[in-house]
Amino acid sequence: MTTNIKLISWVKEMAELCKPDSVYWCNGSDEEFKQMTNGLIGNGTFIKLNESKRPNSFYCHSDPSDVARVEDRTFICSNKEEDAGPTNNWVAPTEMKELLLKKFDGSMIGRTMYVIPYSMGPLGSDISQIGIELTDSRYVVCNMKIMTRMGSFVLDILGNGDFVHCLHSVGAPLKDGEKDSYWPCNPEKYIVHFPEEKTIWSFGSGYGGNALLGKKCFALRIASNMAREEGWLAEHMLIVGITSPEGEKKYIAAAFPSACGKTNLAMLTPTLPGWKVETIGDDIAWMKFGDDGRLYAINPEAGFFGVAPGTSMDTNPNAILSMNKNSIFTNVALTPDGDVWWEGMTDHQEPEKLVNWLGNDWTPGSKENAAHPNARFTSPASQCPVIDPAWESPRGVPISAILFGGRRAKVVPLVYEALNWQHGIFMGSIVSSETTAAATGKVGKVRHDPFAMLPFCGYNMGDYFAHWLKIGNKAEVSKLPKIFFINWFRKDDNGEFLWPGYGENIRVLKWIFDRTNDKDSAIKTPIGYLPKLDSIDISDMDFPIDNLKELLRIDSELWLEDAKDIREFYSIFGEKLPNELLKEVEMLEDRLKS
Ligand code: SAT
Ligand code: MN
Repeated sequence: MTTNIKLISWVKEMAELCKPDSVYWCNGSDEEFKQMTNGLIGNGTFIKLNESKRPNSFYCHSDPSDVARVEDRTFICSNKEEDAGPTNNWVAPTEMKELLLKKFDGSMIGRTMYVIPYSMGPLGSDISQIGIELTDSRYVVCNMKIMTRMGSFVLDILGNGDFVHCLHSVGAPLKDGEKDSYWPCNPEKYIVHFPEEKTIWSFGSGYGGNALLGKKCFALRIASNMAREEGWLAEHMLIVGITSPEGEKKYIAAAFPSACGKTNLAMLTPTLPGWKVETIGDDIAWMKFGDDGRLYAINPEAGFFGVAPGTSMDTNPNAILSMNKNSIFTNVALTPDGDVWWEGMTDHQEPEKLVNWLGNDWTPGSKENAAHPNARFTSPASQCPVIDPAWESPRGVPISAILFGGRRAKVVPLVYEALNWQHGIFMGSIVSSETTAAATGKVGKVRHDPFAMLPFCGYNMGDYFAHWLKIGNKAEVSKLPKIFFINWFRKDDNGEFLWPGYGENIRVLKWIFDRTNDKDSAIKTPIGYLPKLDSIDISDMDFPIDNLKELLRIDSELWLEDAKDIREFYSIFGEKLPNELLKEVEMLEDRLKS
């Protein structure tokens, strides 16, 4: 238990507001996890998977209206509107609180309020932070147990210290004797952040980043605010360790939008002999400067909440092996022998008969999907066969390169390198990508997603660009990571992907690795340094050199059009846009025209 007066009184106050039948303080034990999953089975939410195939694992499907992050219902309620900026929804905090107090009033009637103490980041790390989530969802408790370091020990570390206040309700109070739904939620959803108070209020959704408040809400939206104040970085980035055949090891962080292959890159199985890739994290990086002037990163999470469809022993064996026990599957399909299946799980033959993510019978050729395109697995990071030995290092790992990327069918080459830090920040700011099923809304539309942080930056994006520039100005240039841009998704005129991706991406990582050692393997072009044609190792790979030429081709006309579009995008930031970035567009245009 705790003697933290702030915590005790906040829990009491929130319980008085939400009016749960009881309050339960989670201890984080395996026994408790069992009680929770049994409760969920009793409620019809979880189905236990075949113990001999996938021990201690569970299938569930959500309400069809609650399958992804709801960006249009996500709010940054800073005191001043300009601090939320043009890319966030803003409502004044007092107004939002007035509205939400009504929603939360009695929202937990008939349910238990669970108090979840959790640490984002390894215990004992001075980069780590503590949060407390209050929730009326056992599904959230179970997922938080996998995704964070959760339990009573966090209260001991917290002592009388401060924490991020996270309140979550599915918004479905139960009347006396009323039978609970398998997936309680509310048609009206609010995912709300009060950055000045380090507080999150989430109402109405039980799904993923809407409800597991340690993830996007805390580790990105609130943490980006903390990072800005304190001079560090909270980023939507995977972290990997790469070891060369000579035994040299480097760490790389990479930002891509949701569902663009971060988990696959984080666990990549190299096709080039002698190379090794190990995982620190697949979604979020917190980075701070160490005493030696280098940038060190930790993964604040303890698990993976990865996209299931398309994940197979071919595309990502390490993800498949990570989920072979102690995992939760949401919105995948269920096989007759009590296991899971999804589109693209090629090592299993397509089963004859399934229960699909909607709970309907499914046979091959059915009109409905077997799994929802945003179906997810929740698995402990410790189960990943290639988890990096340093993944729980309190100090973090030193970052040698930062990668930005997106899903772009045209224009953007396979890989290029920034001319310098400022140009690299420009490259981060111009990330745009075709939208995916990770958020509700249209799929496949190109949208600007600077630093892959569009839905996750908890303050004015213009100030965020300035923060990145400042980080570079404060540091010793030679110690800063080099910055790269990659695009695995370029297509030919027939709409076919030009690059095979997955394990072959090591060939691009090898070039990046060499460049961090200042290898002379690049040529200067108007957009940045591009690989010399013979410096991408395509040995033992059936890959036409013409395709590589095409992947590295720069079409000045198309780039000039992109530059126009960047100017238009930049204009939304008004005075908040750092001049340096405008200068970078100008210089890019000049280089393209000359
Ligand atoms: O639903 S989550 O926000 O947790 C996953 C994602 O969109 O990357
Ligand atoms: Mn993500």
